[in-house]
Amino acid sequence: MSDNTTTAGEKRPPVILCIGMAGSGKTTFMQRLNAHLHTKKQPPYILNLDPAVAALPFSANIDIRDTVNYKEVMKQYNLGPNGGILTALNLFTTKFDQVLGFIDKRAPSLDYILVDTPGQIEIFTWSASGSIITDTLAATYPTMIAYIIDTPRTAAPATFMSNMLYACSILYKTKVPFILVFNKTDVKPHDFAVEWMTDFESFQEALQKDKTYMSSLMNSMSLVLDEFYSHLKVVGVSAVTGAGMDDFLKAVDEAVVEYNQEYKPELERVLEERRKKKEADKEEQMARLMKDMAMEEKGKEVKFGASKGKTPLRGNVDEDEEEDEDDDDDDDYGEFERRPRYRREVDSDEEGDLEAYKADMEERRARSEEESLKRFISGQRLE
Ligand SMILES: Nc1nc2c(ncn2[C@@H]2O[C@H](COP(=O)(O)OP(=O)(O)OP(=O)(O)O)[C@@H](O)[C@H]2O)c(=O)[nH]1
Ligand SMILES: [Mg+2]
Repeated sequence: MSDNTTTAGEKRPPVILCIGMAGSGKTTFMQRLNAHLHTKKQPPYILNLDPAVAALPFSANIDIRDTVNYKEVMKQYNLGPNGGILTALNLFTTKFDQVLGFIDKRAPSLDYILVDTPGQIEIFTWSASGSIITDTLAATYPTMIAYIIDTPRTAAPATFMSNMLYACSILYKTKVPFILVFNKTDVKPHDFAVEWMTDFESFQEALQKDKTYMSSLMNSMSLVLDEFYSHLKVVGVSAVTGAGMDDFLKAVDEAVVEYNQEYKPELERVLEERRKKKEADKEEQMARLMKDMAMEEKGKEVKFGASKGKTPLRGNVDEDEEEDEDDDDDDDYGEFERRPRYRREVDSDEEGDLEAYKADMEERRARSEEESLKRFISGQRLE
Protein backbone atom coordinates (compact mmCIF):
# COMPACT_ATOMS: atom_id res chain seq x y z
CA MET A 1 0.00 0.00 0.00
CA SER A 2 1.13 3.52 -0.70
CA ASP A 3 1.75 6.04 2.03
CA ASN A 4 -1.59 7.26 3.34
CA THR A 5 -0.38 9.23 6.28
CA THR A 6 -0.35 12.97 6.68
CA THR A 7 2.70 14.95 7.69
CA ALA A 8 1.32 14.94 11.24
CA GLY A 9 1.42 11.14 11.12
CA GLU A 10 -2.38 10.69 10.98
CA LYS A 11 -3.60 7.83 8.86
CA ARG A 12 -5.90 8.75 5.98
CA PRO A 13 -7.43 5.63 4.42
CA PRO A 14 -8.54 5.94 0.80
CA VAL A 15 -12.25 6.39 0.13
CA ILE A 16 -13.59 4.40 -2.83
CA LEU A 17 -16.89 5.71 -4.19
CA CYS A 18 -18.58 3.00 -6.27
CA ILE A 19 -20.56 4.67 -8.99
CA GLY A 20 -22.11 3.16 -12.11
CA MET A 21 -25.22 2.60 -14.19
CA ALA A 22 -28.11 0.65 -12.67
CA GLY A 23 -27.32 -3.05 -12.47
CA SER A 24 -23.65 -2.65 -13.40
CA GLY A 25 -22.72 -4.60 -10.27
CA LYS A 26 -21.75 -1.90 -7.74
CA THR A 27 -23.19 -3.71 -4.74
CA THR A 28 -21.86 -7.12 -5.79
CA PHE A 29 -18.45 -5.57 -6.43
CA MET A 30 -18.49 -4.02 -2.94
CA GLN A 31 -19.39 -7.40 -1.49
CA ARG A 32 -16.51 -9.09 -3.32
CA LEU A 33 -14.04 -6.38 -2.36
CA ASN A 34 -15.21 -6.58 1.24
CA ALA A 35 -14.63 -10.35 1.29
CA HIS A 36 -11.26 -9.93 -0.43
CA LEU A 37 -10.10 -7.33 2.09
CA HIS A 38 -11.28 -9.48 4.99
CA THR A 39 -9.11 -12.35 3.77
CA LYS A 40 -6.20 -9.89 3.64
CA LYS A 41 -7.02 -8.88 7.23
CA GLN A 42 -7.79 -5.35 6.12
CA PRO A 43 -11.54 -5.11 6.80
CA PRO A 44 -12.93 -1.94 5.20
CA TYR A 45 -15.34 0.61 6.66
CA ILE A 46 -18.54 0.55 4.61
CA LEU A 47 -21.11 3.26 3.88
CA ASN A 48 -24.32 2.47 2.05
CA LEU A 49 -25.87 5.51 0.39
CA ASP A 50 -28.54 3.59 -1.54
CA PRO A 51 -31.82 4.05 0.34
CA ALA A 52 -33.71 1.77 -2.04
CA VAL A 53 -31.65 -1.39 -1.78
CA ALA A 54 -33.79 -4.22 -0.43
CA ALA A 55 -31.04 -6.33 1.08
CA LEU A 56 -27.34 -5.69 1.34
CA PRO A 57 -24.98 -8.65 0.85
CA PHE A 58 -22.58 -7.11 3.43
CA SER A 59 -23.00 -5.32 6.70
CA ALA A 60 -22.55 -1.59 6.38
CA ASN A 61 -21.04 0.45 9.20
CA ILE A 62 -23.24 3.36 8.20
CA ASP A 63 -26.44 2.71 6.30
CA ILE A 64 -28.62 5.51 4.91
CA ARG A 65 -31.63 3.24 5.50
CA ASP A 66 -31.11 3.56 9.26
CA THR A 67 -31.57 7.33 8.99
CA VAL A 68 -34.27 7.73 6.35
CA ASN A 69 -37.01 5.50 5.05
CA TYR A 70 -37.30 6.45 1.42
CA LYS A 71 -40.80 4.96 1.07
CA GLU A 72 -41.98 7.20 3.89
CA VAL A 73 -40.25 10.12 2.17
CA MET A 74 -42.16 9.29 -1.03
CA LYS A 75 -45.45 9.32 0.84
CA GLN A 76 -44.74 12.42 2.89
CA TYR A 77 -43.44 14.52 0.02
CA ASN A 78 -45.72 12.95 -2.56
CA LEU A 79 -42.83 11.83 -4.76
CA GLY A 80 -42.07 9.05 -7.22
CA PRO A 81 -39.33 6.47 -6.53
CA ASN A 82 -36.45 8.56 -7.94
CA GLY A 83 -37.61 11.75 -6.23
CA GLY A 84 -37.92 9.72 -3.02
CA ILE A 85 -34.37 8.39 -3.32
CA LEU A 86 -32.99 11.85 -4.11
CA THR A 87 -34.83 13.47 -1.19
CA ALA A 88 -33.70 10.68 1.14
CA LEU A 89 -30.10 11.34 0.06
CA ASN A 90 -30.56 15.08 0.58
CA LEU A 91 -31.95 14.51 4.07
CA PHE A 92 -29.05 12.19 4.87
CA THR A 93 -26.54 14.75 3.59
CA THR A 94 -27.78 17.28 6.13
CA LYS A 95 -26.34 14.91 8.75
CA PHE A 96 -23.12 14.22 6.90
CA ASP A 97 -20.97 16.13 9.39
CA GLN A 98 -21.95 13.52 11.99
CA VAL A 99 -21.13 10.74 9.54
CA LEU A 100 -17.73 12.32 8.98
CA GLY A 101 -17.26 12.43 12.74
CA PHE A 102 -17.75 8.64 12.90
CA ILE A 103 -15.35 8.08 10.01
CA ASP A 104 -12.72 10.38 11.55
CA LYS A 105 -12.85 8.40 14.77
CA ARG A 106 -12.33 5.10 13.00
CA ALA A 107 -9.92 6.29 10.31
CA PRO A 108 -6.65 5.58 12.19
CA SER A 109 -7.48 1.87 12.34
CA LEU A 110 -8.71 1.59 8.73
CA ASP A 111 -7.09 0.74 5.40
CA TYR A 112 -10.08 1.38 3.14
CA ILE A 113 -13.46 3.09 3.19
CA LEU A 114 -16.01 1.83 0.64
CA VAL A 115 -19.12 3.73 -0.41
CA ASP A 116 -22.05 2.22 -2.33
CA THR A 117 -24.27 4.67 -4.22
CA PRO A 118 -27.85 4.55 -5.52
CA GLY A 119 -28.65 2.57 -8.67
CA GLN A 120 -29.87 5.65 -10.55
CA ILE A 121 -26.46 7.07 -11.26
CA GLU A 122 -27.60 10.67 -11.77
CA ILE A 123 -29.04 10.80 -8.26
CA PHE A 124 -25.53 10.79 -6.92
CA THR A 125 -23.57 12.35 -9.76
CA TRP A 126 -25.83 15.29 -10.61
CA SER A 127 -27.25 16.17 -7.22
CA ALA A 128 -25.99 18.75 -4.79
CA SER A 129 -25.86 16.11 -2.07
CA GLY A 130 -23.63 13.87 -4.22
CA SER A 131 -21.22 16.77 -4.72
CA ILE A 132 -21.28 17.71 -1.05
CA ILE A 133 -20.55 14.14 0.03
CA THR A 134 -17.76 13.73 -2.54
CA ASP A 135 -16.14 17.09 -1.81
CA THR A 136 -16.42 16.68 1.96
CA LEU A 137 -14.73 13.30 1.86
CA ALA A 138 -12.13 14.44 -0.66
CA ALA A 139 -11.21 17.40 1.54
CA THR A 140 -9.83 14.99 4.15
CA TYR A 141 -9.30 11.57 2.60
CA PRO A 142 -7.69 10.38 -0.64
CA THR A 143 -11.00 9.93 -2.43
CA MET A 144 -11.50 8.26 -5.79
CA ILE A 145 -14.29 7.06 -8.01
CA ALA A 146 -14.53 3.43 -9.03
CA TYR A 147 -16.73 3.71 -12.10
CA ILE A 148 -18.31 0.26 -12.47
CA ILE A 149 -19.15 -0.78 -16.02
CA ASP A 150 -21.29 -3.70 -17.12
CA THR A 151 -18.80 -5.06 -19.68
CA PRO A 152 -21.12 -7.39 -21.64
CA ARG A 153 -23.65 -4.59 -22.02
CA THR A 154 -21.00 -2.13 -23.21
CA ALA A 155 -19.71 -4.20 -26.12
CA ALA A 156 -21.56 -2.19 -28.80
CA PRO A 157 -19.55 0.88 -29.89
CA ALA A 158 -22.46 3.28 -29.33
CA THR A 159 -23.16 2.01 -25.80
CA PHE A 160 -19.45 2.03 -25.03
CA MET A 161 -19.24 5.60 -26.20
CA SER A 162 -22.24 6.75 -24.14
CA ASN A 163 -20.83 5.09 -21.06
CA MET A 164 -17.41 6.68 -21.60
CA LEU A 165 -18.94 10.11 -22.15
CA TYR A 166 -20.88 9.75 -18.92
CA ALA A 167 -17.72 8.71 -17.10
CA CYS A 168 -15.93 11.65 -18.68
CA SER A 169 -18.55 14.10 -17.42
CA ILE A 170 -18.25 12.71 -13.89
CA LEU A 171 -14.46 12.92 -13.98
CA TYR A 172 -14.52 16.57 -15.04
CA LYS A 173 -17.20 17.38 -12.50
CA THR A 174 -15.64 15.75 -9.46
CA LYS A 175 -11.95 16.05 -10.46
CA VAL A 176 -11.01 13.20 -8.10
CA PRO A 177 -8.91 10.25 -9.37
CA PHE A 178 -10.91 7.85 -11.47
CA ILE A 179 -10.72 4.09 -11.96
CA LEU A 180 -12.69 2.46 -14.76
CA VAL A 181 -13.75 -0.95 -13.47
CA PHE A 182 -14.91 -3.26 -16.24
CA ASN A 183 -17.05 -5.69 -14.26
CA LYS A 184 -18.57 -9.03 -15.25
CA THR A 185 -15.46 -10.09 -17.16
CA ASP A 186 -16.50 -13.69 -16.41
CA VAL A 187 -19.21 -13.14 -19.04
CA LYS A 188 -17.17 -11.03 -21.47
CA PRO A 189 -13.50 -10.11 -21.12
CA HIS A 190 -12.74 -6.42 -21.34
CA ASP A 191 -9.87 -6.63 -23.89
CA PHE A 192 -12.00 -5.04 -26.59
CA ALA A 193 -12.50 -1.99 -24.39
CA VAL A 194 -8.79 -1.65 -23.66
CA GLU A 195 -8.09 -1.91 -27.38
CA TRP A 196 -10.66 0.75 -28.23
CA MET A 197 -9.23 3.03 -25.62
CA THR A 198 -5.60 2.67 -26.62
CA ASP A 199 -5.94 2.29 -30.38
CA PHE A 200 -8.11 5.06 -31.75
CA GLU A 201 -8.25 3.53 -35.26
CA SER A 202 -9.66 0.25 -34.01
CA PHE A 203 -12.53 2.13 -32.37
CA GLN A 204 -13.15 4.08 -35.57
CA GLU A 205 -13.28 0.80 -37.44
CA ALA A 206 -15.80 -0.62 -35.00
CA LEU A 207 -17.87 2.54 -35.33
CA GLN A 208 -17.90 2.27 -39.11
CA LYS A 209 -19.51 -1.14 -38.86
CA ASP A 210 -22.30 0.48 -36.91
CA LYS A 211 -24.61 1.86 -39.59
CA THR A 212 -27.08 3.62 -37.32
CA TYR A 213 -27.51 7.40 -37.26
CA MET A 214 -25.47 7.41 -34.07
CA SER A 215 -22.25 6.49 -35.81
CA SER A 216 -21.43 9.88 -37.33
CA LEU A 217 -22.21 11.62 -34.04
CA MET A 218 -20.07 9.09 -32.23
CA ASN A 219 -17.30 9.55 -34.76
CA SER A 220 -16.85 13.19 -33.92
CA MET A 221 -17.31 12.70 -30.20
CA SER A 222 -14.75 9.92 -30.03
CA LEU A 223 -12.09 12.52 -30.84
CA VAL A 224 -12.77 14.22 -27.53
CA LEU A 225 -12.29 11.06 -25.53
CA ASP A 226 -8.62 10.52 -26.35
CA GLU A 227 -7.59 13.19 -23.86
CA PHE A 228 -10.00 11.76 -21.28
CA TYR A 229 -8.54 8.24 -21.53
CA SER A 230 -5.14 9.54 -20.56
CA HIS A 231 -6.49 10.40 -17.09
CA LEU A 232 -7.80 6.93 -16.39
CA LYS A 233 -6.78 3.74 -14.75
CA VAL A 234 -8.47 0.71 -16.25
CA VAL A 235 -9.04 -2.66 -14.63
CA GLY A 236 -11.12 -5.70 -15.50
CA VAL A 237 -12.81 -7.58 -12.64
CA SER A 238 -15.50 -10.09 -11.95
CA ALA A 239 -17.48 -9.41 -8.83
CA VAL A 240 -18.80 -12.96 -9.04
CA THR A 241 -15.54 -14.91 -9.41
CA GLY A 242 -13.30 -12.39 -7.66
CA ALA A 243 -10.92 -12.06 -10.62
CA GLY A 244 -8.95 -8.83 -10.85
CA MET A 245 -9.33 -7.72 -7.22
CA ASP A 246 -5.60 -7.29 -6.67
CA ASP A 247 -5.33 -5.32 -9.91
CA PHE A 248 -8.06 -3.09 -8.57
CA LEU A 249 -6.21 -2.56 -5.27
CA LYS A 250 -3.07 -1.68 -7.21
CA ALA A 251 -5.08 0.94 -9.13
CA VAL A 252 -6.33 2.28 -5.78
CA ASP A 253 -2.74 2.74 -4.62
CA GLU A 254 -1.94 4.64 -7.82
CA ALA A 255 -5.03 6.76 -7.33
CA VAL A 256 -3.86 7.67 -3.82
CA VAL A 257 -0.56 8.85 -5.28
CA GLU A 258 -2.47 10.86 -7.91
CA TYR A 259 -4.67 12.39 -5.20
CA ASN A 260 -1.61 13.46 -3.20
CA GLN A 261 0.23 14.82 -6.21
CA GLU A 262 -2.58 16.49 -8.09
CA TYR A 263 -5.89 16.81 -6.28
CA LYS A 264 -4.57 17.78 -2.85
CA PRO A 265 -2.22 20.57 -3.96
CA GLU A 266 -5.01 21.93 -6.18
CA LEU A 267 -7.44 21.78 -3.24
CA GLU A 268 -4.92 23.58 -1.04
CA ARG A 269 -4.32 26.17 -3.75
CA VAL A 270 -8.06 26.86 -4.06
CA LEU A 271 -8.46 27.10 -0.28
CA GLU A 272 -5.47 29.46 -0.05
CA GLU A 273 -6.89 31.62 -2.83
CA ARG A 274 -10.25 31.75 -1.11
CA ARG A 275 -8.56 32.76 2.13
CA LYS A 276 -6.56 35.49 0.36
CA LYS A 277 -9.64 36.77 -1.43
CA LYS A 278 -11.53 36.93 1.86
CA GLU A 279 -8.68 38.87 3.41
CA ALA A 280 -8.49 41.25 0.45
CA ASP A 281 -12.26 41.80 0.62
CA LYS A 282 -11.96 42.55 4.30
CA GLU A 283 -9.18 45.04 3.68
CA GLU A 284 -11.12 46.68 0.89
CA GLN A 285 -14.18 46.99 3.08
CA MET A 286 -12.06 48.45 5.82
CA ALA A 287 -10.50 50.95 3.40
CA ARG A 288 -13.96 51.91 2.18
CA LEU A 289 -15.15 52.33 5.73
CA MET A 290 -12.17 54.54 6.54
CA LYS A 291 -12.83 56.59 3.43
CA ASP A 292 -16.49 56.95 4.30
CA MET A 293 -15.56 58.06 7.77
CA ALA A 294 -13.15 60.60 6.35
CA MET A 295 -15.90 61.82 4.04
CA GLU A 296 -18.24 62.18 6.97
CA GLU A 297 -15.69 64.28 8.74
CA LYS A 298 -15.36 66.44 5.66
CA GLY A 299 -19.13 66.53 5.29
CA LYS A 300 -19.29 68.33 8.57
CA GLU A 301 -17.31 71.17 7.07
CA VAL A 302 -18.69 71.07 3.59
CA LYS A 303 -21.60 73.15 2.52
CA PHE A 304 -23.30 73.29 -0.77
CA GLY A 305 -24.55 76.78 -1.53
CA ALA A 306 -22.76 78.21 1.42
CA SER A 307 -22.91 81.73 0.26
CA LYS A 308 -24.08 84.79 2.03
CA GLY A 309 -27.81 85.09 2.47
CA LYS A 310 -28.51 81.61 1.10
CA THR A 311 -29.55 78.51 2.96
CA PRO A 312 -26.64 76.14 2.93
CA LEU A 313 -27.34 72.60 1.68
CA ARG A 314 -25.71 70.39 4.19
CA GLY A 315 -26.09 67.52 6.63
CA ASN A 316 -24.98 66.95 10.22
CA VAL A 317 -23.21 69.90 11.49
CA ASP A 318 -22.51 70.45 15.12
CA GLU A 319 -23.98 73.62 16.38
CA ASP A 320 -20.62 74.90 17.55
CA GLU A 321 -18.99 74.08 14.32
CA GLU A 322 -21.84 75.63 12.44
CA GLU A 323 -21.21 78.88 14.13
CA ASP A 324 -17.50 78.73 13.42
CA GLU A 325 -18.04 77.86 9.85
CA ASP A 326 -20.58 80.54 9.34
CA ASP A 327 -18.02 82.96 10.60
CA ASP A 328 -15.49 81.59 8.19
CA ASP A 329 -17.91 81.84 5.34
CA ASP A 330 -18.59 85.42 6.11
CA ASP A 331 -15.01 86.42 6.40
CA ASP A 332 -13.00 84.40 3.93
CA TYR A 333 -12.91 81.11 2.09
CA GLY A 334 -9.34 80.30 2.99
CA GLU A 335 -10.27 77.08 4.75
CA PHE A 336 -11.54 75.58 1.50
CA GLU A 337 -7.94 75.34 0.47
CA ARG A 338 -7.77 72.35 2.76
CA ARG A 339 -10.62 70.65 0.94
CA PRO A 340 -9.69 70.58 -2.71
CA ARG A 341 -12.58 68.26 -3.65
CA TYR A 342 -15.06 71.01 -2.83
CA ARG A 343 -13.14 74.01 -3.92
CA ARG A 344 -15.54 74.81 -6.67
CA GLU A 345 -18.27 75.29 -4.09
CA VAL A 346 -16.67 78.52 -3.12
CA ASP A 347 -18.55 80.08 -5.96
CA SER A 348 -21.34 82.09 -4.46
CA ASP A 349 -24.10 81.53 -7.00
CA GLU A 350 -26.34 78.48 -7.12
CA GLU A 351 -25.34 77.55 -10.66
CA GLY A 352 -21.77 77.30 -9.50
CA ASP A 353 -22.83 75.06 -6.64
CA LEU A 354 -24.69 72.81 -8.99
CA GLU A 355 -21.64 72.61 -11.23
CA ALA A 356 -19.47 71.67 -8.27
CA TYR A 357 -21.95 69.03 -7.20
CA LYS A 358 -22.08 67.57 -10.72
CA ALA A 359 -18.30 67.54 -11.03
CA ASP A 360 -18.06 65.81 -7.70
CA MET A 361 -20.57 63.13 -8.74
CA GLU A 362 -18.70 62.63 -12.00
CA GLU A 363 -15.45 62.13 -10.14
CA ARG A 364 -17.05 59.60 -7.81
CA ARG A 365 -18.57 57.68 -10.70
CA ALA A 366 -15.23 57.49 -12.51
CA ARG A 367 -13.56 56.30 -9.36
CA SER A 368 -16.13 53.61 -8.69
CA GLU A 369 -15.78 52.40 -12.29
CA GLU A 370 -12.05 52.13 -11.87
CA GLU A 371 -12.53 50.30 -8.57
CA SER A 372 -14.91 47.79 -10.06
CA LEU A 373 -12.61 47.27 -13.05
CA LYS A 374 -9.74 46.59 -10.66
CA ARG A 375 -11.92 44.17 -8.71
CA PHE A 376 -12.97 42.49 -11.96
CA ILE A 377 -9.37 42.04 -13.06
CA SER A 378 -8.24 40.64 -9.73
CA GLY A 379 -11.36 38.36 -9.72
CA GLN A 380 -10.38 37.09 -13.18
CA ARG A 381 -6.96 36.21 -11.91
CA LEU A 382 -8.48 34.23 -9.06
CA GLU A 383 -10.77 32.16 -11.33
N1 LIG B 1 -21.91 -12.63 -14.24
C1 LIG B 1 -21.76 -11.61 -13.40
N2 LIG B 1 -22.83 -11.03 -12.88
C2 LIG B 1 -22.65 -10.00 -12.02
C3 LIG B 1 -21.37 -9.53 -11.68
N3 LIG B 1 -21.51 -8.51 -10.83
C4 LIG B 1 -22.82 -8.33 -10.63
N4 LIG B 1 -23.53 -9.24 -11.32
C5 LIG B 1 -24.98 -9.36 -11.40
O1 LIG B 1 -25.52 -8.15 -11.87
C6 LIG B 1 -26.78 -7.89 -11.26
C7 LIG B 1 -26.76 -6.50 -10.64
O2 LIG B 1 -25.81 -6.48 -9.63
P1 LIG B 1 -25.85 -5.42 -8.44
O3 LIG B 1 -24.63 -5.65 -7.64
O4 LIG B 1 -27.15 -5.43 -7.76
O5 LIG B 1 -25.72 -4.12 -9.29
P2 LIG B 1 -25.86 -2.63 -8.77
O6 LIG B 1 -25.06 -1.80 -9.70
O7 LIG B 1 -25.57 -2.54 -7.34
O8 LIG B 1 -27.40 -2.40 -9.02
P3 LIG B 1 -28.28 -1.16 -8.53
O9 LIG B 1 -27.77 -0.77 -7.19
O10 LIG B 1 -29.65 -1.66 -8.54
O11 LIG B 1 -28.02 -0.14 -9.58
C8 LIG B 1 -26.98 -9.00 -10.23
O12 LIG B 1 -27.81 -9.98 -10.77
C9 LIG B 1 -25.58 -9.55 -10.03
O13 LIG B 1 -25.59 -10.92 -9.69
C10 LIG B 1 -20.24 -10.19 -12.27
O14 LIG B 1 -19.08 -9.87 -12.07
N5 LIG B 1 -20.50 -11.21 -13.11
MG1 LIG C 1 -26.64 -1.62 -5.74
